[in-house]
Amino acid sequence: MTPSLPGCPTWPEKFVQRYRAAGYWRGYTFGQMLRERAAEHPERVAVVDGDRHISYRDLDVRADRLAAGLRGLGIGAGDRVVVQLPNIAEFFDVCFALFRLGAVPVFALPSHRLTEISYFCEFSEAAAYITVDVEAGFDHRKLAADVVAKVPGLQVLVAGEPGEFRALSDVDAEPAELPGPWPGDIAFLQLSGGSTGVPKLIPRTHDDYIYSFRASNEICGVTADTVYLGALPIAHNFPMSSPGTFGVLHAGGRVVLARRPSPDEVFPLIERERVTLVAAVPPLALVWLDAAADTEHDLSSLEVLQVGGAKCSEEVARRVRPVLGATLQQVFGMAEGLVNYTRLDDPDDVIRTTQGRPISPDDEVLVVDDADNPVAPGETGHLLTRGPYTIRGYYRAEEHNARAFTPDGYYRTGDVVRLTPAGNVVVEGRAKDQINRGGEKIAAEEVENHLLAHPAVHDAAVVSMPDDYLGERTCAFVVPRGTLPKARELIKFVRERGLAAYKVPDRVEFVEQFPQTGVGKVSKRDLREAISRELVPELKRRG
Ligand code: AMP
Ligand code: DBH
Repeated sequence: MTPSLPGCPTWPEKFVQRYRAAGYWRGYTFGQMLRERAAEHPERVAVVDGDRHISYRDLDVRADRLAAGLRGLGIGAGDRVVVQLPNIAEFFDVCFALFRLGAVPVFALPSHRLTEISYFCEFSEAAAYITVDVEAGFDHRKLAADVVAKVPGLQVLVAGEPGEFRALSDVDAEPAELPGPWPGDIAFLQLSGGSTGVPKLIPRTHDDYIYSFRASNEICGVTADTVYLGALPIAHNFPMSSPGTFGVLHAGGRVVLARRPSPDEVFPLIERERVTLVAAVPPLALVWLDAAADTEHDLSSLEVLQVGGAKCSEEVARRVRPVLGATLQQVFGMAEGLVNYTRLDDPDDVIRTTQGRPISPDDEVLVVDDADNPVAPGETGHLLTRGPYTIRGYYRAEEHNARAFTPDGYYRTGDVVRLTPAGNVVVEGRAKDQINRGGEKIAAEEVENHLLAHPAVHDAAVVSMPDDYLGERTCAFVVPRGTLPKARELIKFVRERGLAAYKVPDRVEFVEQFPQTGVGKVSKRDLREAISRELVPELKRRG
């Protein structure tokens, strides 16, 4: 048996038995999944990246050879490897090679910088960091050099021009017989948007994750004829698994990669590749809808537009069919597990006004009050969930897990929802200390800690402020110490600490003191209300 990853809470045996007996966990791994698909239709195209068309056989062979090459570098079962790749074909080579080795990818996003990457490497005690040469004008090799300076001994592999590091394309060896992981082993660590000082890592098993996208395929109508466009960052859970690229590869369909999500890149790809399914966050859907109104490109192949990651406004929902001729599917999911979809044949008003219902008959969903008591049917409350693809705890986070999960294993999503009589979820708000900036989640505490490192900051509280385009942006309230700093200076300070750009506050407001709750905590609700009362009208006046 290969070693299972220590520090990952798992399901009690009773649930393991139940999920196996129900046929959710079928006892095969990612490595086997690709092997089967390649055997069934070796010639079919699996991945399209620019002019590169990679068949299932090619992907299968590349995964084997890369796995053997990585083993030659000393990377083996259970080793963590931080993977930060953009939407390029190498992403899949790397994933399936690591899966076959039983090594554990830690999925970073292309926008992450020194603070995040070095944290992932240190915290997961990674053996290697796999990145790209240049993405969106940013030289990741420079970042890698800074990471190595903080994490000595880390191996770096680079897709593209490697600079001082090893080229990913040079990692190649004759395929070797590998023992491979067990279906119940951790396949990878996914990121949580989180609500705490440091991002949390989410351990997902082969069994549970494969179930989530295999079942998603049925709900979303994914078959071998599906052409899926990966336009969001493909390491994110939504485009990876809902049903995402992995779902489509499971079905033997075709994954087309867009390096950038803008209409000038995406629309020609939809036309050329006859894309049938694509996923977007709400602001992106809005940009596509605006651009599609007078595009010359033929988008008629598009059957389904999925919108999720943040709440889709009714306005956007209403425009999807008239403008794109496609069915809207709302997707409300989380990297921790639970994913809800509106069904393709749901009545229009359900598709427009709800975030759908869970994948699995065994997804247990509770809506509770502050004391964990179920609310009356249809009332609003906190969403708790457990089920066959929802984790029972974060990676190495015992203390946090005690708060983020109930004693009987429900995950506290931090979302405030209600259920319609038909059982559809409507997201009404959020109780977690997080900002959802157009689908990009920001943990307030993480940004506050960076602000607090500035000598002129006595205290900081980061909250959301409403935004027409992104839904929310971040506003940092700061109590200054000594001479009043400039807002610009604080923003620059945070950026220069090496944080992903989306976490840098959009606005800084100085206050003498924070409003307090009854027990003397900072009242973020009052801060948000102050924004609505004072800031929003002021910004509107200024246009
Ligand atoms: P994460 O836990 O970082 O994967 O982020 C998942 C969170 O994103 C959920 O708990 C929600 O707060 C939010 N989210 C995802 N999809 C939607 C949606 N369709 N509507 C509203 N919020 C969403
Ligand atoms: O926001 C998310 O994390 C998300 C949204 C839709 C997700 O993880 C998913 C679907 O699987």
